[in-house]
Amino acid sequence: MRMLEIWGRTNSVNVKKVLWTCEELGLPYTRHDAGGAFGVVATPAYRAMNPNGLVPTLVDGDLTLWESNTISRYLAAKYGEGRLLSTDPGRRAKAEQWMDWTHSFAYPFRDVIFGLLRTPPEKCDLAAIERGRQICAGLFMIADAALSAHAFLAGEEFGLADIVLGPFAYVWYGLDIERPATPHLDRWYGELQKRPAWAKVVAIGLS
Ligand SMILES: N[C@@H](CCC(=O)N[C@@H](CS)C(=O)NCC(=O)O)C(=O)O
Repeated sequence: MRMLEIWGRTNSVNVKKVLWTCEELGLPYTRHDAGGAFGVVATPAYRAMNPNGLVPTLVDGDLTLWESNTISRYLAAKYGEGRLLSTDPGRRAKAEQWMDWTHSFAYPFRDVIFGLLRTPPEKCDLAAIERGRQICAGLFMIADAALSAHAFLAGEEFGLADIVLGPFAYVWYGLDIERPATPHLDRWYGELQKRPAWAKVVAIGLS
């Protein structure tokens, strides 16, 4: 098959979702650094691909796509043959429900990650970090309740719902912050860590 082209820095949770999807499906890809300190995203050439100036962006032949969840869904639908995303409409919708739900993390998570990892201590907005932490804790408790009923987020099989939440969980467990008890999420997190792609594209350190 032809080589996929992916733009995005490796420490982005949204880029990780796409790289992890490729790794699980065994898809060859070329990745280009973009975003954060790499810049690129403000150039006219990049904006022509992705008018948001955000990462990731995927180019697959004639098709250019942005929005990480959409990219992962596309890759699974086109190349997965039922892997990672069920072809049964109900089971697929269950996975997509969780994928869409992870957008709830975007702003609170950004406050936590930027505040604790990317801002000098004297410039930290501690109130925003704490507000974000509390919202993220509530969201992870929702996932914990779901994971008390089945092995993975959308059912008994690992799939895109897990891939989309996993990079957030990596940061959540890696930060030195207060976390509520989430025994089922902990078990699920242990399962993610056993996957070879986890070490390759997700667990690469926090930055
Ligand atoms: N909803 C978009 C959000 C994309 C997004 O916010 N990407 C962040 C990185 S996680 C970004 O591009 N930040 C600016 C930068 O890295 O320069 C998606 O899921 O793809």
